[in-house]
Amino acid sequence: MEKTQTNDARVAGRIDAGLDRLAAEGSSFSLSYLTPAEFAVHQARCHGTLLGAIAFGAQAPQEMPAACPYAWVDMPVFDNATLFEVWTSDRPVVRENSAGVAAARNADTLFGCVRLKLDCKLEAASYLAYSQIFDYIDRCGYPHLLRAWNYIPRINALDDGVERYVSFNVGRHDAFAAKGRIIGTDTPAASALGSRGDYLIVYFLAAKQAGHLVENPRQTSAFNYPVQYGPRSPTFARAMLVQSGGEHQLLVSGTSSIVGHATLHAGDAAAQTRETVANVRAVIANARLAGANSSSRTPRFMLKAYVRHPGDLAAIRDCLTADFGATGTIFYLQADICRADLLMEVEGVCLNESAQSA
Ligand code: 3EB
Repeated sequence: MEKTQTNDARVAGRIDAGLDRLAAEGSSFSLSYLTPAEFAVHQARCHGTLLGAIAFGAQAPQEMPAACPYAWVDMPVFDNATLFEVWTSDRPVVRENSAGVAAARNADTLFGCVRLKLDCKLEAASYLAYSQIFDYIDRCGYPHLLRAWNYIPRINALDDGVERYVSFNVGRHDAFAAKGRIIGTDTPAASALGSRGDYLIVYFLAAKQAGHLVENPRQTSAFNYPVQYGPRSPTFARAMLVQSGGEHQLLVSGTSSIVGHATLHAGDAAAQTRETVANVRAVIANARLAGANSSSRTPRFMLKAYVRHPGDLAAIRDCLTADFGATGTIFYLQADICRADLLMEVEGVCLNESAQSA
């Protein structure tokens, strides 16, 4: 056992040296949303380059990725039993499980996942999850958190009179501060949704190089929300612009029907969806101003749409298809949104924000 570990460490060391050499060239990563059948094919083809796979569905899937960071989020998917969100590198990755984090990395980007049984207060769990994440990415030298996904059981329920999403925000914010992150500068793109079950799941992308934080002029920055939404603000940016290979990817945070800091169109899923589309478009427009070269190509979208009530699916789908249908892929999941008056939320990646070629 001891010998094997030593050999593994030596092999990992050699691979790391190779990765460092390649870092100058930059490497890239890509996102796929896959059905179980597509995932089986993808996994067979990309086994050594999978950064991570997250399964969404109301039941734990049969298909498990070999060795890569993996979690099942207990969340129903419309149209399929399971949706796989898969992050793939363009070259072989190094994988490691360490101090609560399952991770895989290429020369410049690291994917990781933390899964915590909620047998403590949510505030303590979110503090622990983010402390583990920051400790790990700091130690590995990928200190810039680009994107985080948070799946939180009973997100709108009250614990001791406090909404659980608010408690989650306290633990997360305190961990950012404790690990030396400057709120508003070192702030990743993010999503925070309600899941079923009993586990807090946080998965993330981190990198050696900082991304470019993008806000939305139509919305108050979440890290500046007034205190009515909780004693500690949510620590996320509206989007993160990153370079991947020769291309820009815009990692768009969970986006919903909020203008300024207020929820609009309470009770009207179609109107909330139209407002959400306006917000996504505004973030993309702002990303162009912030550095993504305006491209003659139409941006392509890969989106996850979260729908609170199944009865609103048709109205939400009609609206999103009308706007993004021709240029993107949209998967629909059933989830509670972090504010009780929000009926839907959209997140994803906007591609072909083409980079200025050097
Ligand atoms: C909002 O705009 C809606 O707490 O990480 C969206 C994206 C939302 C991320 C988070 C919350 C988060 O405030 C909710």
